[in-house]
Amino acid sequence: DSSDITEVENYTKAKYAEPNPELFGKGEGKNIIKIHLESFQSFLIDYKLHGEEVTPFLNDLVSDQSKDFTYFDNFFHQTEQGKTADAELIMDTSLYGLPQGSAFVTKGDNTYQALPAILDQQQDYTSGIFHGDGKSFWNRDEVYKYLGVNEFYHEDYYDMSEENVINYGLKDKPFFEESIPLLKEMEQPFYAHMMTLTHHHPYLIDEEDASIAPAETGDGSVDRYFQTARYLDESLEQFFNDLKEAGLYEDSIIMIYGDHYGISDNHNKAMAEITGEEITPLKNAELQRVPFMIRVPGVEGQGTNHEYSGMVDVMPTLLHILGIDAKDYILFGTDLFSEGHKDFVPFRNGDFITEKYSSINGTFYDNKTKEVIEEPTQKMLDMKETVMQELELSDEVLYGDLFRFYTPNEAWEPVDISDYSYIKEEE
Ligand code: GP9
Ligand code: MN
Repeated sequence: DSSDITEVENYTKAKYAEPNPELFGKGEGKNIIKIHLESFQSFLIDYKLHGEEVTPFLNDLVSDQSKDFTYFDNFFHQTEQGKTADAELIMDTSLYGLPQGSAFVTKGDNTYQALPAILDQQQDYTSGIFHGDGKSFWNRDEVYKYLGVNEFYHEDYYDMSEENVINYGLKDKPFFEESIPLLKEMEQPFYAHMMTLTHHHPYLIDEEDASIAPAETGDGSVDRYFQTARYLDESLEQFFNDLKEAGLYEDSIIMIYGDHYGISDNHNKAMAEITGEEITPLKNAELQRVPFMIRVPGVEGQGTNHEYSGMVDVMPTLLHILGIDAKDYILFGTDLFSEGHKDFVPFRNGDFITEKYSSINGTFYDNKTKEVIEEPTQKMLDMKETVMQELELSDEVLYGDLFRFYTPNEAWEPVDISDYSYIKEEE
């Protein structure tokens, strides 16, 4: 009931970090383009296979010379069984996914106070999600209504003919290409979420789309992982060029993120070959890094930012860039650019990682020496308690549908799902 949400509110308000005045409001009214890199892990950045860069375009974007983007190289995904759907939920609500199953499916008709609805109500943004797959996958065509997503461009909006499709759906190159006219038509300012798909397990690729030879570990998924990553990298370069040509690049906030691991720990043997290191529990945790990159027009990029951070931190960061104080909302993350950003990163299973040490499966490790910490300090043990509490409170919100009892501010109006439909109208 409403006393439960008060407990959650007390926790998140205590965790809240004040905005960084140098960035607060700097992106107000700008279009936002958020790009989802399917299954993309950070180890791909600057990785060389057969002496070749796998992702030369992304590597250039994150190089300290670029001055356009800021790249968070200690950013971690926080997803569980909900995979892509967890990533979407976490980034747009700053809640955690559930310990089991996917909240998109099992809590798809909860009350939410998500970014699309907040941006619409506060600053008249139109939100759109672009994804070349069937609309009901992960229950998207239902839950998006509850998040306040205005437009959902799914497979009915794209040319899904055979040569354009592989594995789960539309290939990334035609996906981006066909998204440009849709983007151009969107009412501005918009919040557009581009969700790629080709770089998805088991990493199938047509010969004519493969521009790098597979790795040679003998583990097919791992070997092809680099080929679909290269294809994704090329599709991004094409998209950036097209955005520039359409006049949609210069003045847009652009965010790029990897949604979750692509190579599970069933492939540790091959990954040991790839990384040149044994995949210990600590190494496996380290491999849960996914890229997060952001550019704000008119703000110089920082090159690489080493702050330890996770997906829950994205929503408060974006709110502050738009000049909306995150304080009113129930958010488990904190602004990445804030001096008070909290740099412990909970994983969904209760493990967590900080700058200096990690807690994995009940054991503490020193990140630098990689040794087990036999006698963790009280501070470490307290941090573990905090992580467990944070995850539990987030679960309470979802299981109890607690946003029904919370009004963030006077401007907030509960989302009316009858305002939303994702059925394509006949031309
Ligand atoms: C399906 C795509 C893949 O539409 O989002 O989801 P995943 O298997 O990565 O959760
Ligand atoms: Mn995914």
